[in-house]
Amino acid sequence: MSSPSRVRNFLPATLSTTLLVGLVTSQATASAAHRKPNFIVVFCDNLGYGDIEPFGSTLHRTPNLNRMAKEGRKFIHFCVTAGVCTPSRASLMTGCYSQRVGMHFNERDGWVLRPVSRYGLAPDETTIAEVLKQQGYATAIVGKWHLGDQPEFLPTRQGFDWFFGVPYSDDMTERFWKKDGSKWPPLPLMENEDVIEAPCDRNGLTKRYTERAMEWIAKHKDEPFFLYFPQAMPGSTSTPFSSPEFKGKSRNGPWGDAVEELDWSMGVMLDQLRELGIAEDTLVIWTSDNGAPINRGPNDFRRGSNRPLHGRGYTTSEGAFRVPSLVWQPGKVPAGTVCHELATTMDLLPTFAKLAGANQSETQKPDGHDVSSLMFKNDSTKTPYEGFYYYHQEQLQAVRSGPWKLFLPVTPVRAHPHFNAQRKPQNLLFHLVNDVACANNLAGKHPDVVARLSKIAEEARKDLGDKGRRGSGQRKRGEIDHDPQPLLLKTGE
Ligand SMILES: [Ca+2]
Repeated sequence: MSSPSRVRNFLPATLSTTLLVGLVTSQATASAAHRKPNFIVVFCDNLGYGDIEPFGSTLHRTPNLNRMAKEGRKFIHFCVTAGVCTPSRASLMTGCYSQRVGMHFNERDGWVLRPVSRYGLAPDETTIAEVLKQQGYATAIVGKWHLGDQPEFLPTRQGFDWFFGVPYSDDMTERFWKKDGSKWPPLPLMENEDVIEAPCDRNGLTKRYTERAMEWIAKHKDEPFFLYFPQAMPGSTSTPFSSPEFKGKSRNGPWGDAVEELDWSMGVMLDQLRELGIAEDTLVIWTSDNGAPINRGPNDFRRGSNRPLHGRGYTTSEGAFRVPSLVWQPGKVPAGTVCHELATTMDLLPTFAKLAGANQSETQKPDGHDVSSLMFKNDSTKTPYEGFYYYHQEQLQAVRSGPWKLFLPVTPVRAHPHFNAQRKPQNLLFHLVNDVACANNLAGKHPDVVARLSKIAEEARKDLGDKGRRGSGQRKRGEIDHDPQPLLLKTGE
């Protein structure tokens, strides 16, 4: 390392010995100290478990994700906390179930926030961006927010230095909404708190997001940074968008085109991290906010695939909750490995907090756990979850513990992954490892497991509530005390 004699060669002879000693010491400290890792979370919208090659797709070509899997770790039991956008995103941001932070349901918007809503994530909830900001991180969100579209709820008020993206889903375009008579504005593309384009060109979103995200990374390469990158695609329309370079090129229509452009985007990012010399310092997570909506036909993949998992997005099925997840940091995450343990998006906040050196008491106690061992170690570390809950809005529908998932005998509020006219509500117990497709109900064979999981379900209800019952650990969602306004392009001047 730097010996005093080498350093002296570069110093003017007039420098005092004291200064020299000080300089050498600080250099030594700087090189010895580990720099805090950067964090990037790529959060696709409605991308299914079976939509990318590392998770078995033979339809979509995703060479960059293949490379990412080869260089990193695949998480095959990685879950979100809801089958739809808003509650799933609330969990990633806060490390908590959406029922705890009040983002699981409201009377006006239903399950996901709609434009011009008076509700949003409460400003006093601690977000992952705020935790990292306190640790000296530069923070940005490029992409879809969907945790409130009023100024009080925008990402710029929740710990992000910079926001470039759309405040809600790509299908929430200009219209008169019959339900409450509100008028939704043309889909706004925003920079910080200003609308910069409306309606925004959805075809160009993936490309534009990628370019802007890369510029931001390059600008912040010398300091620790957190980039939250919630991609718009494949998104909520039946015909996802892509740029001219990808349109019509895949073997699966607009859905495939969009997925292949997302793969391109990931490749650009990984290349750039290497070129900037910060790949080893950057933990990158690729995942999705919920499973694909999927079409009904067994071989119709025009709205994605959750294969080999059971069920569609927007439910409490495995296909809705388990998402294709990759973790990458060369030299830190063991290459070409697979994690079979349960981890969730709620774990990102406590894990990043720990890796950034944050004191856990600085954060509201999250429901997630530090899973850095599951990411970095080559050992038999087990999941920290004793129980994991599958809620549909206010209703607890299933719980998981170890390899077991128990569907509770409840009358569902809407479509249920297993209950219908033929199969009435009853205990359904599936072994998620031996029975990937959830086809064999083992409730009759394992009454002890049913009893144990039923007990876990009751703990969930007490804390986080259930249909018609409030939980003791539920906090209030954010709400403004004046009329919400549409996000409009400023004209004139
Ligand atoms: Ca979604």
